Amino acid sequence: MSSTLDALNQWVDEVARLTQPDRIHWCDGSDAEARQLNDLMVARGDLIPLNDKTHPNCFLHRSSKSDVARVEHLTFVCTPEREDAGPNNHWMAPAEAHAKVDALFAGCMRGRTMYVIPYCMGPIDSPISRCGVEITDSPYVVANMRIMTRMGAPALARIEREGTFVKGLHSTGELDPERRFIMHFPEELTIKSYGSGYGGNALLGKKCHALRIASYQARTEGWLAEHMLIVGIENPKGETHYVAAAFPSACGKTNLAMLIPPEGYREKGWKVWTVGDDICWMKPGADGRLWAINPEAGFFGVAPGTSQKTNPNALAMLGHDTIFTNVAVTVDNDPWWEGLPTGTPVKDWQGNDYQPGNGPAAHPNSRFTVRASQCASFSPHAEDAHGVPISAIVFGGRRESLVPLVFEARDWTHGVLVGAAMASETTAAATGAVGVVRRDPMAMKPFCGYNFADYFGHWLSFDQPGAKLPKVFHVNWFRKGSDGKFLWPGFGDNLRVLEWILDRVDGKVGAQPTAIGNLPRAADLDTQGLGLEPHHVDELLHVDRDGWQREMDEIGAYLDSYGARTPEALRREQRKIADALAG
Ligand code: GTP
Ligand code: SPV
Ligand code: MN
Repeated sequence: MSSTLDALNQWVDEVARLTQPDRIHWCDGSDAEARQLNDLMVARGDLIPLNDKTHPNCFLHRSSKSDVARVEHLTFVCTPEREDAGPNNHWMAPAEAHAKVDALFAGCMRGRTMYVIPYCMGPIDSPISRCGVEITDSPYVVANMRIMTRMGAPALARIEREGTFVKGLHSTGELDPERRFIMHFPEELTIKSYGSGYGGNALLGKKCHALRIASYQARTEGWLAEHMLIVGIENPKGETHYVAAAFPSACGKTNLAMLIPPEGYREKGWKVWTVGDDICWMKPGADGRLWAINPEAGFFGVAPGTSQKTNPNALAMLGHDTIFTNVAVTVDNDPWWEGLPTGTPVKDWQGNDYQPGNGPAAHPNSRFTVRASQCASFSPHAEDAHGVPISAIVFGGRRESLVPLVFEARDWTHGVLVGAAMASETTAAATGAVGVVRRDPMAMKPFCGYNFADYFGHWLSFDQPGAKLPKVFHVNWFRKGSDGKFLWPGFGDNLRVLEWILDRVDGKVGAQPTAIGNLPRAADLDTQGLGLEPHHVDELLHVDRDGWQREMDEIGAYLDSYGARTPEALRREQRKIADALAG
């Protein structure tokens, strides 16, 4: 046996001694295994079968009421030096963190089965992909990992070949928020998560591995692990450009990744190809361009707001082989959430009789888990081993005022500042207040596994001789008018903005230079058929000088909060823009 498999077996033994499971099951990823686990979960009530005629092989899972989102205040990055985790992370000394969480793991799997899940993040044959092993006592986690990653025998074979893997230990514990920790040990390539069965807290391949641990590795190895969708836009000439876009949680990545072009665009021949909806690993290729893969194999998407009107591709893929978490159900036992125009909820997300006075029927962070290949727009290049070349990077946030619909960064350094300066209103994807504007650089605030100041420096370092870097943009679909309604229709119509972006990439269209970046001229944005009032378009493309002066001051203070580690080039760029706004 190889030394890697020895090391894996040894770790599994150690964990078993600590957690004391009744049984150990090595997941092979087979269909038979999946059926067996599903039957077990249905028997235990962990999964509720949905209407078999309308939703074959679909199940509902209701999580514990106080376990419905990521818990940022309980998420730690445990580097030996506090400064290396940075002010952007909660920090604990590694020895203290291990001791704290191991005390919770002790004996926690008594009476339970321990599942060992070898998985690969990214196409199994891609040099950019990385493997991990998650140990969990939750069959729901196994079922989700099976959809979200390449799990089982091929991953184990790759681990043996490569000699390295990320270790993730997870237990749902008592699901007690007072006994819940999500701990990361980047230098040990180790994750320990206790006390939650939900999403990013429990499916350790996703945010814990593919972002927090991977971002740390990416820094030392010269690549980028980002909270970005990847989408291919094919124009009527048949040319496809790939765009990577970072929006904070619940700010539109899944929707943009699978948008359906507006009718006029479809008629002309525009097509959209989905590569990924949440995470992007990018690496400079021999040609100087950034090449990207989606490390995931499935979508763990927000259910509320998903409808035939907003995201028909998503709705269609949810008709079979899908796990729904914390949605409501109708009298016909169909899944239901706010934003669906038909159907009436009879049971809310907690399984109680639905009463409108008790809040939404589906939890605002209710989710679907589904294979990426079930999406009609799934890109034929999504599984290419070398990835897809990125032409544009788009940052965006949820800002009801100030931030225009779209602007372009002048160059890479300006683009890095635009990403570092991102801010967005908080959403239900994490516990805590919703709707509060906070800085969320590159949409990575909850996910960067090291000090943001060093991360900004890492981004800047890609600007090397010979590099053919993507152009950088910022978008905001969420501007509101004085009536409190969104000014921009969003969803499929966002292609109109992407068209301008790609025309800029190809040098086909002009722009209006401003202090904050280059904006489209109203005439260059195709708003035909939208029925937008001209003053709304002006508002969407307006740069409010006073407001932006205040914003730039805040950004300056934010960069200063990282102290001397903040790259001077970013501070210079910020001052340059502040001066231009003042001048
Ligand atoms: P995570 O999975 O948490 O990372 O979220 P995400 O970034 O993939 O967000 P998603 O696409 O699931 O959208 C979240 C919410 O924003 C949903 O309720 C959508 O309906 C809504 N949304 C998405 N795109 C738009 C848009 O262009 N305009 C408006 N107004 N709402 C949007
Ligand atoms: C997010 O919160 O950004 C998600 C959902 O994509 S979770 O998997 O819970 O992180
Ligand atoms: Mn996300």
